[in-house]
Amino acid sequence: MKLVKYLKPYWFFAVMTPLTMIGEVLIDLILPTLMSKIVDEGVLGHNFELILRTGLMMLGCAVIGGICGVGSSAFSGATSHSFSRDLRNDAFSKVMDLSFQQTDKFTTGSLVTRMTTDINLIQQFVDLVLRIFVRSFMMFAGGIIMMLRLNIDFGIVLVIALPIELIAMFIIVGKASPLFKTLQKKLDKVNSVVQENVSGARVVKAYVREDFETKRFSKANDDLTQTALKVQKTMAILGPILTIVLNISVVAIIFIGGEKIQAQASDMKIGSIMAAITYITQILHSITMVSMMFQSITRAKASAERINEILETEPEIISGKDKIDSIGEIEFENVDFYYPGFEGKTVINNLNLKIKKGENIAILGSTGSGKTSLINLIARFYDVSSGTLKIDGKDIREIDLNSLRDKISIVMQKTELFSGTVSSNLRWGNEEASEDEMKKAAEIAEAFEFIDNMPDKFEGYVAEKGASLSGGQKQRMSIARSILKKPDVLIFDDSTSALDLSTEARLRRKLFESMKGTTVITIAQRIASIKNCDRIAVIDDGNLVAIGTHDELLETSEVYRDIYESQTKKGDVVNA
Ligand code: M5T
Ligand code: MG
Repeated sequence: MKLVKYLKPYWFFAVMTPLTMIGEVLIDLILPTLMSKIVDEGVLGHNFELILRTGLMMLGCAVIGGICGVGSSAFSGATSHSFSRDLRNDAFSKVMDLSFQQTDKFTTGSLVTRMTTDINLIQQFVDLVLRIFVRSFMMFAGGIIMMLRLNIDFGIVLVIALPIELIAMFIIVGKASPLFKTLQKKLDKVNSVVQENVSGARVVKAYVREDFETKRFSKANDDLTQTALKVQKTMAILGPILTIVLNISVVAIIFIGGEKIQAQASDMKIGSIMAAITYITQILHSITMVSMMFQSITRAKASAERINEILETEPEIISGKDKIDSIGEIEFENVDFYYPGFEGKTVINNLNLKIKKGENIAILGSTGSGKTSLINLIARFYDVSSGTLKIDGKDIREIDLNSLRDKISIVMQKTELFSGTVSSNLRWGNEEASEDEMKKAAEIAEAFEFIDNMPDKFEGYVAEKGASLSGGQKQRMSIARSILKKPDVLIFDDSTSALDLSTEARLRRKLFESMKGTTVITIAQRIASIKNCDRIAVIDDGNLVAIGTHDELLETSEVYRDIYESQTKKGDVVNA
């Protein structure tokens, strides 16, 4: 088990758990013998002083046992909870490092199950091993020794009862084990459906797909229940078998003991019979515990494999070593790009493009032409498939990833806001930003007014994914957030699409006035949005077909002219 290394920092607690447990078990083992002494020598021998003395001893033992018990619970809790916390942290940061592609492959639902249920199961297992494992084995061995010490004749009961119980346990647990893995998979499915529907609740409602989705959920849920029931049914047989064996054993002990007392053949006494009954219960009980542990092992093993799958996934994007503190020139050199796993389908073809520092460049192209893919390369969400992408002459793959992304702000095509206040959302990329800076950024992004009109202004609450805002408000919030980060490169991926043209024009004018020296890359569908840019790159089906100023392109590029004309006809173009 590779996860054992997560226990290392807590080895002290881990070792203390069984040690204190030994104390508890020893006391549990001594008590019945002391009890039998009270009965046989005290009660039957009318020795009141012995009853008192032994009774006090038992009390003392019980207190010590109790302290040991509390200690071992505390130690094992400290171990298993710290263990699971570290494991969860590591798994989480791994998930953060995965590329979009890799997270998609796991599915969000499964990642959530893995991070919660699976890790909990492993934690329970650690807890169980530390406490129950030692306890049951000591109980088992100690119980046998103590019982035989009372009277060797009780051995016959053990010889018959133990094999029956052990065999029953192995058969049944063996049968249930493979089902546990299936159980986790079914749970994944349930979580996936819940996750998808909760985050997509609006669409589900809009398409009146509640019934369909509810059915889909029911199916996943029924599947889960069925598997869980199967496990339950299999395991259910075990309980009664164990109880029957125990009851027969108890009867056998009374029978054997009674016979011996009657025949006065050995020094068998009533107290010994009572103690022997307690011991056989302890012994057989310890076997039940071990069977529970086997269950837990198989479950935890399935879970551990699933966690290892996350931990062992190599991130596709590996950070380079060179830290940078600014981004100047960005240069694409013969760049080809296809999405990993889609080798045949090139999204960007032999692209050569140099973006100068402080340039204000636009990328124009029809839907699906590869614009988003192109800028994804600049933030290194993906690596180029061939060719090189250079930042100030350095291959992007040699640059420290965090220092690179620190200098880039992207306003994504699909805005992502988080639940929290307006200010926490704006400050998300730059926690140190002052109140004034924040207001200034909102002002540039044409967001100040609507924020100021909210009842709580900058402390107003934004719902999950910004659901409480209009589409254009969301876009302006995202833009303000990106400005506040004060990047060297600012990328807008179709991020003003929900704004009316005059708001957009105002926003862009303020932006360029206040962000001089910042490279701005704007993806747009509307020529009106970008006609004042220093250069406009026209992308068609992954190819850079033309580049130049608006006026140059009108002269030279047919594609551009076509787009322009189609948009002017609709009266779409206004002067920005
Ligand atoms: C360009 C494909 C997509 C399209 C082409 C994001 C993504 C895209 N594609 C994938 O195969 N996997 C992906 O994860 O790549 O897509 P784009 O770069 O997103 O196009 P765009 O930004 O120019 O389009 P739009 O509609 O945003 O203006 O064939 O299937
Ligand atoms: Mg796009």
